Amino acid sequence: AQTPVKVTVTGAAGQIGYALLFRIASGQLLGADVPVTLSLLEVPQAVKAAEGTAMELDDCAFPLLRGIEIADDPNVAFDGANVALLVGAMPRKAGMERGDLLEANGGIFGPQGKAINDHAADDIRVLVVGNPANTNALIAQQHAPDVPAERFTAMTRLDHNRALSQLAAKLGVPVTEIKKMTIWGNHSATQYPDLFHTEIGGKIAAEQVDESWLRDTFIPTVAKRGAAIIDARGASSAASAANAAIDHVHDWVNGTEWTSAAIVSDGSYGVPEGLISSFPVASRGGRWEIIQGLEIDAFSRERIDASVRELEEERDAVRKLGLI
Ligand code: NAX
Repeated sequence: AQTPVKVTVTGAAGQIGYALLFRIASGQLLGADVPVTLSLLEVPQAVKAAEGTAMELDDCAFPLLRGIEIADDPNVAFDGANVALLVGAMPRKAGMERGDLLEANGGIFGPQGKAINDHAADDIRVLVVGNPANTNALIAQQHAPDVPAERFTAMTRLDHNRALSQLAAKLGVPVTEIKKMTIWGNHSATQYPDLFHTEIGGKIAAEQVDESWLRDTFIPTVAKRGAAIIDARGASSAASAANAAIDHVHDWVNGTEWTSAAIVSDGSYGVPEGLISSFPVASRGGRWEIIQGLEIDAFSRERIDASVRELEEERDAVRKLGLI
């Protein structure tokens, strides 16, 4: 029988965790023929809630679920992990400065990166969901010198899926008709959803919509969708975020011709080497590759640069705090 793949989920008792774990256990993360064991990492005060979720997972009698472990120690939770979904993070609280936020998250993602470095399986793949996702991923990556840097990624797939859905609604086409969508930069309000390479029926999307819609409606709607969800639901995106995490890892492992993911820059498109920034990517042989050779016009350049500048500022801030 196939050895189960060990998937570690941090923040397992949170709302994204609750939406994510059942889908992993049902085979949607890795495939309907891949057995999994789940490792749930939580803070001590939420371990009991994680145990409750584990009881429900048991009660599903998922054929692919071969075991569940719960821990409050990252060294235990990441031991032998093949996939790590870093969801738990310190949310911004009222009155918190950006420096405080980065510092609190450094205290989470530094030790988790080190635990991954010391204990995870050789093929470990890491997706950071917890915000600020790109910079949290950078902190974790910097604490894992023995793991290839390319194994650390951050999630912009939710932004990508939001962009697909907004464009599909505007043009009255199914999302499956839309190819080559791209989110560039940071998973933040500065992100740039790019329609200048997106195609519908072989025609460029930017040419099928008004420039004013693209600039004044599409881009801000995608970038601020998270806030709109909070406004409507009274809670932040959870099932859609979990869905995007599933999409990201599924495509990383199983391959895709084109999607968006925040991965370590090799300097492509003027994004400084080492930053974890969103790019148009393909996945082949279990590795992300940045899609090369796209022409970037002035409109896109300005927006990509602004988001990348924000990532550089975050990197400089965590450097100054001694977090990387
Ligand atoms: P919740 O507050 O519901 O859950 C977070 C869980 O993480 C809690 O159970 C908490 O106990 C746990 N936790 C905190 N510190 C931990 C640590 N050191 N080790 C293990 N567990 C720890 O938040 P939820 O709605 O699930 O969101 C989780 C994160 O995802 C947040 O940072 C949120 O901002 C981020 N998001 C990222 C998105 C993206 O597209 N990249 C979109 C959705 C979401 O906003």
